[in-house]
Formats: sequence, C-alpha cells, structure tokens
Amino acid sequence: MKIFAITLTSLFVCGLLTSQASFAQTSKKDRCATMPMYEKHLQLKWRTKKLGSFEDWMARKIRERQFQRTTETIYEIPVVVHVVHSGDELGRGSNISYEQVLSQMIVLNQDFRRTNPDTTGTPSVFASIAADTKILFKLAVLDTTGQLLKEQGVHRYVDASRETWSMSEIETVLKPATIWDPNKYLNIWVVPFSNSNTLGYAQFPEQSGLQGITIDPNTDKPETDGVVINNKFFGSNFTSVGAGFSLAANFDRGRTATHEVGHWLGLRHIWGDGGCGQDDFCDDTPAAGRDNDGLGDCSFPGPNSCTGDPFDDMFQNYMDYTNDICMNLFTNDQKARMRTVLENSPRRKEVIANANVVLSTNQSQVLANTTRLFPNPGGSNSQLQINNELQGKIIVTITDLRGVILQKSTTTKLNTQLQLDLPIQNLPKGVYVVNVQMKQGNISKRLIKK
Ligand SMILES: [Ca+2]
Ligand SMILES: [Ca+2]
Ligand SMILES: [Ca+2]
Ligand SMILES: [Zn+2]
Repeated sequence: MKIFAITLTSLFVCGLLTSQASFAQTSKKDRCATMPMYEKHLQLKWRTKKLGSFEDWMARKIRERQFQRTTETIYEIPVVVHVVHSGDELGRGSNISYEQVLSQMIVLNQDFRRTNPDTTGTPSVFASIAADTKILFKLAVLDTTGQLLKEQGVHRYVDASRETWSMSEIETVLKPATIWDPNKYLNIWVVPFSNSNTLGYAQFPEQSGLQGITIDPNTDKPETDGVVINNKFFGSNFTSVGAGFSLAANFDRGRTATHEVGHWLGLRHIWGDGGCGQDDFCDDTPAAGRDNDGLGDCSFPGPNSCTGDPFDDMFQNYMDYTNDICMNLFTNDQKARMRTVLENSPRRKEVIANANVVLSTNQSQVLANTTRLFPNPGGSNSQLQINNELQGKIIVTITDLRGVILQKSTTTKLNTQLQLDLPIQNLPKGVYVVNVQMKQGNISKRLIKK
C-alpha cells in the first residue's frame, strides 16, 4: 500500500512539472523519472500485482544464482545512441558531437567496471562491497540491416517539427519510430526534453515469457525499451575526449546515464523510494529513509537518514540522487541483481547473446569507417582522428600520388579515441595520401593541402 501511495504522489509531481514546463524556472532538478514511469507501466500491465511480482521473481533468481557456480563472464552490451534534434549543425545544440557520445561511453564503462578515477571517494567502510559488475558497453558496429555504421553506435534522427519533446511524446511517437531491435541493442535516446529539469528515465526489465508470470501483451511494450537522457545531462566534461560539452552544472560527469542504465538492468533507487522500512532489495546497501537529492558536499560521514543500523547513508551510490561528483560505486548485491537480469530477463538476455552479431565485423572496415581527416581540404592544421575500440601500434605515412613516402610516424593507440596532428605544414599545395596501418588492417585517405 505504501508503494502505491508514493506512486500517486510521484505521478502527480511529474505530471505537474510536465504540464507547467514553461514556468519551470527553478534550478531544482528531477534527477530521474524512472519510478513514476515504471509504476505507470506496471499499473497498466499487472493492474493488481504491482511491484511485488518483479521483486519476488528477482529474489528467487538471485537465490538460484547463489547455488550455481557462476564464472564471471564479462557481459558485453551493444549500444545505439539515438541523437535526436531538429536540424542543428553537427556538434551544435541538440545534435551533440560524437566526442560527447564517446565521453559518456567512457564513463559508463568506468563506472560499471569500477575503473572510474574517483574510486578513492568510496569510504573505506564501503570499499569491500564496491563492485566491478563485469558489464561492458560497446558502441554498435552494425546497424539493424547489417550495414557498417558511419559513426559507430550513433543514429542521428531529425524531426524538424519539434525543438523539444515531452515524456509522452517520447513514449508514443519518438521511441516507436526510432527504436532499434531491443533484442540486439541497448537503445539510448538523447533528447532535448521540454521539461528541462528532468534528467532522464529508463524502462525496467520485464520478465514476460518466463514461467509463473502473467503478462498482458497489449501493454507490454518492447518498442519503448531503453534509456532516455536529456542532452544537457549526457556525457562528461572530465574524460580524455574533451571538456567543452554543453552540460548542466553538477551533472556534467556522466552519472545520469550510469544511474538510468542501472534501472534498465533492474536496480531500484538506493532508498527504495520510501522510508526506513522500505528497501532497495540489496542487503549490502544501508537502509535509507530518503534520497540525497542535490548533495554536493561529498565528505563522509554525511547524512544518516535511518539510525536503526550501524551505517551512514551510502550517498556515493550511483542509485542515489547525489550530484555527479559524489557518486562512485555500485555494490556487490546491485551487481548480482544486474547480472541476474542479464541472464534471465527477456530482451536483456538476448542483447548479450546477440552481442557478437552487431559488434564484430571486418576490422579493416571498422578502421575505415571510424577514421577521419579534418579539415580536408586543410592548411597546416589537418588532423587524423580514429574513433573505435581497436588498440595497438599505428603507423601513419603521408605519400604523394606516386606513392613516395614524405612523412612517416609511429604511435600507439590506447584509448577509444586517437587524434594526431598531421605534419603537412612543410608540404607544398597538392593532393596527398594518408595511410593508416594497424594490426587489424590498413586504410588510405586522400588529403588536399590548400
Ligand atoms: Ca528506504
Ligand atoms: Ca538496502
Ligand atoms: Ca543509517
Ligand atoms: Zn532513478
């Protein structure tokens, strides 16, 4: 009953903010709209069953899991990012740059693999339960028709008739029109929200098709499955790819996506969306009586909202509402929930089973598709940029059209992105060929020196 009461309140607040978006001048942010959305889905779908069913099923699966000897496979999740805009130039407004997408992917992988640079912010009392979830996110290489993507993992979608989108427009218009097969991709929509204070929301995993669960096929909607993030909250200004992205203060480290993908993999808010008696179904997260919305002072101990246990609030958890800078961990029990979902839940388990299909292809083609020269034609400032997962030694040669080598350099690519200045300032005007040699293949591109 308690859950239901909260549901109504949340829905009311959400509806109010949405309908009065033009008056929403306050800086108060709705960190996440997942629970109101989820409750709405569930009410439609299960009518009388509500949240209990998912949690009962999940508890059973986690218990079963404890008796299996689970070798910890690294689960790979192919991602497509739908960049939704109304006709902005590439890299401007809502048509966010590829680098901004990359910055978000870096953060997602750091946070889920616990290679984030701020693990030192995890208090020692929680350090032993902080988890490497062994879940990895990779930008899709192939689109739904098996074609190589020009920009790995990115689908740019223009609707010139809409500058911004409401949640109901996203659910009923945008998602069904743009979703890529949710059995193969984690769909992430990056959208200018009409309510600029809403950061994002996710669709929870469902158990439809599993034994013992009744579903209503009329309201179970695979075509809305995924994560939606307001573009002002997508990406990070604190990774190796750059710092100039247009991101909202306090939410500029990519943790909105970490939080929402946590929901997509079955995590609840750490305070269980209720008082001290209401749990997030993870034993290793301390009881919490409320969220820590807007907390920006990360010194520990901080709030202790439930004093009946020996712990202070774990406001560093990605599933709290803390500012990005204070977030730095998932726990072992949260990891168990997410892996249980990936192993059992419809569409989630297909996504990891199908990962090879949309991630692997001819690697020299990947190289060709992810390498660009710019500006081209260029003066003395042309650069070579390689955006992909391939790593290792790279030999770059610049030749004239007869194949005579004019410049040669060797470097090592360690990260997703590599950017090199091409030393063409001393070459006369003309047409040149830039050759890139990697273990995985070679490519050549023509470069015009102005
Ligand atoms: Ca609680
Ligand atoms: Ca807990
Ligand atoms: Ca406590
Ligand atoms: Zn949330």
